[in-house]
Order: sequence, then C-alpha cells, then structure tokens
Amino acid sequence: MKVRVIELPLDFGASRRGSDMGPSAIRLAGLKQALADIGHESEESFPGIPVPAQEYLEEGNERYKYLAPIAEACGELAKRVEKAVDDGVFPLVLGGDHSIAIGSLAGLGSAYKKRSKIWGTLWVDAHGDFNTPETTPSGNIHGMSLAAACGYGREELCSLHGNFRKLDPRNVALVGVRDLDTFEKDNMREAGVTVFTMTEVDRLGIAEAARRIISFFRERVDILHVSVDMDAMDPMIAPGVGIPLTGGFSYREVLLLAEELGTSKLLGSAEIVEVNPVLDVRNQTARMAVEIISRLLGGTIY
Ligand code: 6HN
Ligand code: MN
Ligand code: MN
Ligand code: MN
Repeated sequence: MKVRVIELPLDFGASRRGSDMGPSAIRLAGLKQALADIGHESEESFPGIPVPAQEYLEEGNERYKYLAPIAEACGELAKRVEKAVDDGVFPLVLGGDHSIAIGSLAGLGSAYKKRSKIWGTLWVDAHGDFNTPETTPSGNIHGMSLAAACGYGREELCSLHGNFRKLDPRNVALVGVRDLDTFEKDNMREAGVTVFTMTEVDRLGIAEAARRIISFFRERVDILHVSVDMDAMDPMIAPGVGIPLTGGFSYREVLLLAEELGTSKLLGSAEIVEVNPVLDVRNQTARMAVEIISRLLGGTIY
C-alpha cells in the first residue's frame, strides 16, 4: 500500500510553541525507512501547506485564538486528505498541534460521504478536545478539534470543507483520557461519544481494552481513522509534548494497541500530533511516534 505523508506544521492552536517542528522531527527519526521496512512505499504531499509563524499573527478572539489562520490551513489539509482517499493511497497526517485534526476529519468526512461509507475515529489522547468557545478554559483550538468535527463550536470550523457534520459522535471513541474539563464532559455526554478511560485500561489490561475498542468499531463502521496525540503516552516515554500529563500509556501498552489496530484491517488513515521537539529529549518522542506509525501500518516484530 502506498502511504502519502501530509504535513501541517502549525502550532498556534496550542499555547506552547514548537509542535510546528514535529513533522521534521518525525522525518529525522526515520519515518521513510520505517515505512519501507514494513513494505510500504511512501510519498510526500508537495508543496507543503504554507503556515505563517505565530509571531506575525493576530491572536483574535480570546475564546478561539487564531481561528482564521487555523481554518485556512485546515481547509487546505482537508482538500489534500480527501484527494489522498480519492487517489487510493493511505493518508498519514503529521502535525502540528491537534487543531489540525479539524482539517483531516473534514477531508475524511467529505471523502467517505460521497462513497456512502460509514466511518469512525479513535481519539488517542490524555484530553477530550471536546471544548467549544463557550466551555474552553484556554481559548486554544487544539482543545476544540474533535467537538468541531462532530458539529459543535464555531461555524468556520464546523462547516469547513462543506456544510455538513463531518463525523458522527456515535462512531467516536476516546482512549488514554485522563484530563477533561468540567463543561467539556457535558459536551461529550450530550454528543454521545464513547470513552475508554485509563481506569478501564487499568482494570482490563491493555490487551482486553484493545479488543473491546476494535469490536466497538467493527460493530459500527466500515473504516476507521486514528488520531494520536502524543500526550496520551506517559511523559517518561514521550516528554516532548505541550501538555505532559503523568499516568499515560507505557511503551508496551501503546505499541500493543497500535499493533492490534494495525492488524485489524479497519484502518483507512492515521494522524500523529503534538510532537514538540523544543520540549523533547534527544528526539525520543518523535522516535516513539515512528514506532507507533510503523505498528499502525501493519508492522509487527516477527
Ligand atoms: N490537546 N482541555 C484543555 C483546553 O485547553 O481545552 C487542554 C486541551 C489539550 C488539547 O492536547 O490536543
Ligand atoms: Mn489532543
Ligand atoms: Mn492532548
Ligand atoms: Mn485541564
């Protein structure tokens, strides 16, 4: 299978600078070779999506900072992701902060709508990213991206790349979650997304949790997208993220989850976000990202 790497080096959806360097760090960590090692040809989506530097932008409204430039870049990402599906290649999106998922999910939503395919998303994250401008504690759009794809939030984001709801929240599950804002929880309950909490992972063990996650999607959808925020991992193995939060996935847990997804035959696309080289230690987080991608794309140890 051919993998098309689509990069969006945008970091102004978050308060910490630096995730704009994530795609370079992931390339440097050997992405192309890792894909070749498991038998995938890869190509890049050239030319890159132009992104202005945060220093030259106006923050705008404090409840949805940098809305206009985020919407613009995400609009371009949506086109490229849709085109990748149309071209029959596997879209692998590299961020950037998690606001870029608004573009990926809009592109996928549009591509699958015209094929009448039912699709879902597994959101691997310490956070829910289900705030709206009304509930956000920060004004950072990376905390609103999943909500926007499900039709909650600013019009500019919900109607990006087509005036329809891109993703049905009933076909969304989150795992790794350990920090939700009070009103964000209400938004999630109202929307009806499914959360596999860290407590459940502790209780069941990752093997059984992964099995349940995969059956959840097998029962509901034709095709699955996985969006991996590197802060789902424990900061011991992934220190290079904007909001490190203790109690995340161990190295072995995340690789087992990725491997089970990779062999499930459900995955149609993937996205890795929030690798922040400014905060990383010897590019460890980017190397971890490459290992996760390799498993998601079907790589196994033996
Ligand atoms: N992420 N819930 C917090 C907020 O500001 O809305 C944190 C969001 C983090 C978002 O990590 O992609
Ligand atoms: Mn996130
Ligand atoms: Mn997060
Ligand atoms: Mn919080």
